[in-house]
Amino acid sequence: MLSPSGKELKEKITNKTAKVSVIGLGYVGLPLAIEIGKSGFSVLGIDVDKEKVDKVNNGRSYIPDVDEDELSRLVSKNKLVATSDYKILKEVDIVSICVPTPLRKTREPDISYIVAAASEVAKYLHRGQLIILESTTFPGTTKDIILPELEKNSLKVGRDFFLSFSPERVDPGNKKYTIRNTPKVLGGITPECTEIAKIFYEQFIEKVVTVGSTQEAEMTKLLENIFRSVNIALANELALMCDRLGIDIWNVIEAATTKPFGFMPFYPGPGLGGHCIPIDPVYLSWKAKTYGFYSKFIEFAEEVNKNMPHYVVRKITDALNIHKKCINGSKILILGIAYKENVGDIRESPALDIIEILRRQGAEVIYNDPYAPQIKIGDKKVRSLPLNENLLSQADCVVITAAHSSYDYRWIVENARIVVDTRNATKNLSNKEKIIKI
Ligand code: SAJ
Repeated sequence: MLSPSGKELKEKITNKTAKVSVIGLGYVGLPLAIEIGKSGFSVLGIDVDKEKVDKVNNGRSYIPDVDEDELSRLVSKNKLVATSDYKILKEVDIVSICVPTPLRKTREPDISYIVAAASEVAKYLHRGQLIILESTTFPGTTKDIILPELEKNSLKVGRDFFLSFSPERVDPGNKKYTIRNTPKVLGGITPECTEIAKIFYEQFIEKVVTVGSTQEAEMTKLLENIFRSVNIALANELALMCDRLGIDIWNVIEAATTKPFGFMPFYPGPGLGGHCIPIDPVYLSWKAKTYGFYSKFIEFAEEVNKNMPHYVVRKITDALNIHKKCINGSKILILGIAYKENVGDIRESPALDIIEILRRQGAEVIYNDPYAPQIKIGDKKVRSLPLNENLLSQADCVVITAAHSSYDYRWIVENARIVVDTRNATKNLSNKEKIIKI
């Protein structure tokens, strides 16, 4: 049974007159704002980054998965406007918070962006508003950190305003699963909070899955990502084991994948990149520790995954050794600096760790990545070099760290002296003598 505020808000949602704000216009917030705008709502994007605000207002996309035509169409119809001014929250009915949740240098959760956004929302909180947190965070954030901030206003959750958590499930570079067709998990502080948020999401998402609380929704996201980091760690550990046993782990995984039930392939790699999988599990292990619970799986998986760049450097040493060379003084070409194939994001990329280790050991490291034209190594700006036969043949070792589909792996191996392949990108090639796989 909805309260008067709830009834009024439900009406505005179903007739699309509700004004929606998305706080944080990054790889989660901008695609979400577009999807909400496309379903007929007017969307006010808020971001502290003036450059992002200007680009959005000029219809320019800075997120590879966001189609520029779609963005500019919404902007030209005034369905999407960006600003850095939180005051607009006064006239907004629904607020979705999609701000970063990184780690501090101490490897502890940094929810300062969430806290900052929540205090701005609290300043302008009014009757009939729905607030939804989408940022990945530890269980209890919505209920124990955001709710008290909002209730300072003497407005009552579940009666005057509504508060829910719904984890983002954006998979960067994934063309098949979009915001619209990826089921959305959702938990509210009260049943009415859940009900109203469900009605909102159902306006532009095919399937909404409600759970019993905000903590369950927060935990669901962490389970999804810890499932990946632990299974990737298992694949990585088995890769090291198979290396010792002289078994090709890639063939083994391919064979296991023929099992039509009860198995899901994960693959070894140069390490765990991206700003989610390496980070989200630490949010949970940190929270669990405050309850005196130590998660062995999460910590061990992190240890195994963090070791992979060192293992790759060892394979590079083996490759150079074949030509009686050592790392010190060798020229090494890194192909694919991004954290995974066909994206340009280099955050937490294991290729950066590999470069750091190689340079410390005296190697001259150059790179090519069509998705990442320039990176900073230390305080130096380093550019991606054009990939040609010269660049390949001059390198003492070529290392494939992100298996971009745009690379011609046959041509690369033909022109390279030796190749260390960390992604099985060369699996269909015959000249195995020039290829060392992890
Ligand atoms: N990786 C492996 N072996 C694998 C799979 C991945 O080494 O078998 C590596 C990748 O190369 C990458 C890292 O792990 O460096 C993370 O890759 P990812 O695709 O799991 O992670 P993200 O951050 O690109 O996207 C994930 C989403 N991916 C999938 O579900 C396939 C999803 O977990 C989340 O929606 C998203 O993180 C997020 O925002 O949390």
